[in-house]
Amino acid sequence: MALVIFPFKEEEPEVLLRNVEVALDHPRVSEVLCVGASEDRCFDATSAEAPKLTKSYGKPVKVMVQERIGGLRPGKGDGMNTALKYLLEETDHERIHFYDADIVSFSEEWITKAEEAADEGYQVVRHYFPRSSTDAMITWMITRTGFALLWPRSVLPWIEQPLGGELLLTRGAAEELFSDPRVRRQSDWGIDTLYTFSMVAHGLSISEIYIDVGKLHKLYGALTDLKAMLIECFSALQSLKDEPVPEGTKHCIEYPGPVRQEMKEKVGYDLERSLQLLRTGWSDRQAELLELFPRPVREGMLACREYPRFSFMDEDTWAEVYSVLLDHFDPGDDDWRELLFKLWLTRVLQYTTTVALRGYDYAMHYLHRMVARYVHRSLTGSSAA
Ligand code: GDX
Ligand code: MG
Repeated sequence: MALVIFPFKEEEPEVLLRNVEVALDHPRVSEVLCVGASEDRCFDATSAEAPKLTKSYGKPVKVMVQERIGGLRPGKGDGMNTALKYLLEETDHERIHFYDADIVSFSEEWITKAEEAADEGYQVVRHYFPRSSTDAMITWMITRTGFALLWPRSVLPWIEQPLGGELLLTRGAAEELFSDPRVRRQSDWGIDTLYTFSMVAHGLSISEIYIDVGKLHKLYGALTDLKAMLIECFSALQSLKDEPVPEGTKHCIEYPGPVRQEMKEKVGYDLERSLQLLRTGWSDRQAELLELFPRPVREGMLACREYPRFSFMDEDTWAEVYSVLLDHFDPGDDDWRELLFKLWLTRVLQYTTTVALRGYDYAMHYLHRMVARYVHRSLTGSSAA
């Protein structure tokens, strides 16, 4: 039987409570735990409802505040790790599921499909979803790019949505992850990177299941809202760069279904507001840090102070920039953080205007091929066609 977790921070209680009921209704689920960042409005509302739900479904519903487990900014990582600790120390459930609390398209199918893949013997099951071609820009430009450049022979580059927060772990997999000090340390947005990394580093078998209704949840406006996530995801990856990962672990991906027109037409972020961000927040020190980068990057970025530029940041240039960042980026330094954000922004804008503009199918094919080319580049030292 399974424990279902919803990590939450300042969410709409109605959305979370509906999701809790979907989970409670499922025959495989025997307990639900909501782990809050703090005692916010959502925490109070959910705690007030929990005893009634426990009674009407005959299954425990608990709400708790996350513990301080890691060493970085206290965030989603502490929330998820608190849940692993609870599973291992307080219960004997055989499986744990994680779902984001803000999802409005959650249904029993998500739990059923994950349980079925686990029944086949997979130790980890990851949900993946159709996404618009301009969404998931941290996943593509930071995480999958980094996985391809750093661990080209492992399955890491081929994991569809390595930052996804929806997954199932068997108890054994949860034990492996929670006993990994790198995982416990990662209290911030880097936790998804660490869970993905650690499951592959420990050689766990992974099944990726496709949820065609998609993950409908709260959306961002300008890319600036993603800044903290971007920085924390990149530094998580940077902290792992010298760690070994085995080749040839077991991994299967369910073939995706047809994507709805609405998803194909969706624009993932506000282009105009994001362009504006390239001109703001500059310091002399950032200009000095640019000395570390190839000349077209340095000149292009400096020109952004006057007018937004980004056409120089193509796929190969980004690989060069990425390796400079892996060597020099300092997450504790505000100028480095701002510069990483701007560099990533130019990459996202270059991709949007030269690739995404050509249509959904073209763009998704390009992104998958881009990862394959980075793998090739890393293995052979040269770019693939
Ligand atoms: N306990 C706890 N503590 N929960 C948190 C915290 C925190 O400090 N911060 C956020 N959450 C919850 C939040 O309420 C939601 O349920 C979930 O974590 C995800 O946060 P959200 O703000 O909805 O992020 P977003 O952009 O939807 O990102 C998620 O998906 C990304 C992805 O699919 O690529 C999240 O799981 C990311 O880590 C992931 O990169
Ligand atoms: Mg969300």
